[in-house]
Amino acid sequence: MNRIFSGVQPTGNLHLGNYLGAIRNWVDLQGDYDCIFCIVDLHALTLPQDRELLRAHTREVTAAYLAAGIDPEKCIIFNQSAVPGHSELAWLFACITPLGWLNRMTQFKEKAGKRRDNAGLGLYAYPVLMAADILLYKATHVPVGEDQKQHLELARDIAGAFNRQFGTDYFPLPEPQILGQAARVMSLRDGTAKMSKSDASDYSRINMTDDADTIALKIRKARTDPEPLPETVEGLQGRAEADNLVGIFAALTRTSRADVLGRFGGAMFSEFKDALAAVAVDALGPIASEMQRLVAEPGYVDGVLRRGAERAGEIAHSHLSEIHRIVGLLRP
Ligand code: AQP
Repeated sequence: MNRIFSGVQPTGNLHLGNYLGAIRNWVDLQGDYDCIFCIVDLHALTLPQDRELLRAHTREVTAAYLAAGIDPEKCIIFNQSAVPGHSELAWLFACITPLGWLNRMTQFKEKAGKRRDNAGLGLYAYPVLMAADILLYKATHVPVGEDQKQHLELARDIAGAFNRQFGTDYFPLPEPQILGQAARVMSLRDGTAKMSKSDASDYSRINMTDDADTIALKIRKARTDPEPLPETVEGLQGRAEADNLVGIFAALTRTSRADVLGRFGGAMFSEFKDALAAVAVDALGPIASEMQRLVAEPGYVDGVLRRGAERAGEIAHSHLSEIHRIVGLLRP
């Protein structure tokens, strides 16, 4: 069976983009693939974290996976730092990755900003660790939002470089799976910026833990333009905020933008936003309550992570033995 690996950073404020761009797709894929879903806590450390919050967010992301419908019996769910092989393979990959490849990564440029020289080596090497996450399990498919496409291409390049350098076909070249109407959910305050955990404004995103009133308020306050909704998808061009809200509606109802405009074309945003709030509350409400229930049961959540780490660790251990042999490391 083909294998999937994907993950979310435990950096708080899990949002609708994380759900529609990643987690919901994983739920749909779990019957057809051998699935490994990680809480990538080592990636979170590429920027400063409060240690208590980091632990709480790790449990919260786990709760989100479970509440969204990922079955821990079918899938492996674990936190990255519990399997040391991720860091080890990242080092082996760091030794074969040219700096020029990393210099092209746009996420580093965005996150490091103007203080590039003060940014940490971990932030720079983030995509190398991500390649290790995926390839440690020889995953063949990686369902992610569009923002991660460049990192995925780098993971393929690293797999290819390893295979060439050591004269092997050990690593598969993992395929990105960028799925659905909402591969890129944009900010509610600016239709040209991606919805993001780290946006300073909470009104820019719908959090997976928001209650019904908060969701409705954020959608009511979402930026739009003064025109009614267009009748056709072409009419969304140049209207980033309208396109984003229509895309979210389509994703939440598993329809297309054309279907949504078939229903709401010509309507004013006030009417459309009420309908959007209703479908968002319908989709996220039950997940938020289940997350709340699970977060109140840290013993259960930790048990899921422990079992997941054991299963992931077995695969990682066996692959690393093979990788050591290929590279020429001695295991006396
Ligand atoms: N806006 C988005 N639309 C669609 N998919 C998204 N993802 C993130 N934002 C959107 C997808 O969610 C998964 C987990 O992302 P992550 O937590 O590892 O980190 P990220 O991509 O850096 O997410 P954020 O929310 O934007 O965090 P910050 O603000 O810290 O940078 C990935 O599959 C991602 O594609």
